[in-house]
Amino acid sequence: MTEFPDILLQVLRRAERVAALTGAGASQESGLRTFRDAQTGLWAQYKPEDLASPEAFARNPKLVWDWYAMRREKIREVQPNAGHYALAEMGHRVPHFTLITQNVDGLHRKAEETSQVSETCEVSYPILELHGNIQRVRCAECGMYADAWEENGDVPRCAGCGGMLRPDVVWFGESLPRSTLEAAVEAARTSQVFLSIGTSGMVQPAAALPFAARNKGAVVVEINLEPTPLTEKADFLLQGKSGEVLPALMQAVWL
Ligand code: BV8
Ligand code: ZN
Repeated sequence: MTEFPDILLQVLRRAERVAALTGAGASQESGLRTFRDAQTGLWAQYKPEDLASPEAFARNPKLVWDWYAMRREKIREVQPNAGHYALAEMGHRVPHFTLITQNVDGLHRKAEETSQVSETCEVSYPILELHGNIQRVRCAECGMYADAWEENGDVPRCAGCGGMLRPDVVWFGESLPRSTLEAAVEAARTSQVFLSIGTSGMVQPAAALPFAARNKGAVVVEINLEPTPLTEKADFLLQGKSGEVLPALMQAVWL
């Protein structure tokens, strides 16, 4: 997709406050499976929501730990894609830009750290990781973070209290970090443009953010391969791969 409605380009050029919400689709072109994609190999028999929960961890901590260890390993092998870099660039061009992500892969941070633009622009922007970050590991008992741990075939233990270690992500049934969620809601409600990128909009409370923005008068732009429950309420659906649409949109608006 390279043709964009002129009104959208005007709105983005004039926007002072923009918020973007990303989901697994934004990392798909980096080579990471989305939640809707079927799992493969050993994990084919499991649905993510059956592994990403405190109940699953209580029932079979080793299985859940190994699933996250496999995903952490996979994430180490991949790089941010053009969509991540386009959002980093947008973050340096829009006066007040907030990047809200449901993804736990840390690729937005990686893109920001390695994007060329950040050397020349002092404008920085918050990256709100609503569901945590898979690279961080904490004790399930005392909450202490662990920088290193023994992979000895069992679930590693906390050096402080001996409790089991777990990924520092938000599981189904767990509450999101309050301050992060509050900042995301504030960014949505005060945004003039809200971009919803690569998310099926099925998981709450993240899925409510574009609607909160719309209720406060924001222009809502969806970037997805296909329509979602948000589409009929969005002002624009830019149908295509985020790694292609976002750079083209950046080009059309700012370059
Ligand atoms: C909460 C981290 C309060 C872990 C994730 C019953 C009991 C308990 C809770 C609930 C319940 N019923 C409802 C709930 C609430 C629940 C929920 O929403 N459930 C859903 C399933 C109905 N939410 C919660 O539990 C949240 N906490 O509510 O706390 C509470 C407390 C107790 C009891 C009740 C309430 C916590 C939710 C967070 C869960 N953690 N991730 C991990 O990663 O392992 S969620 C995880 O799944 C992701 O983070 C993301 O949020 C979600 C997947 O969604 P997407 O990112 O959108 O990915 P998906 O694959 O679905 O879609 C990809 C999209 O991209 C598609 O549209 C596709 O077309 C598109 N796409 C693909 N490729 C591309 C593309 N687009 C563009 N370009 C491409 N190249
Ligand atoms: Zn501990």
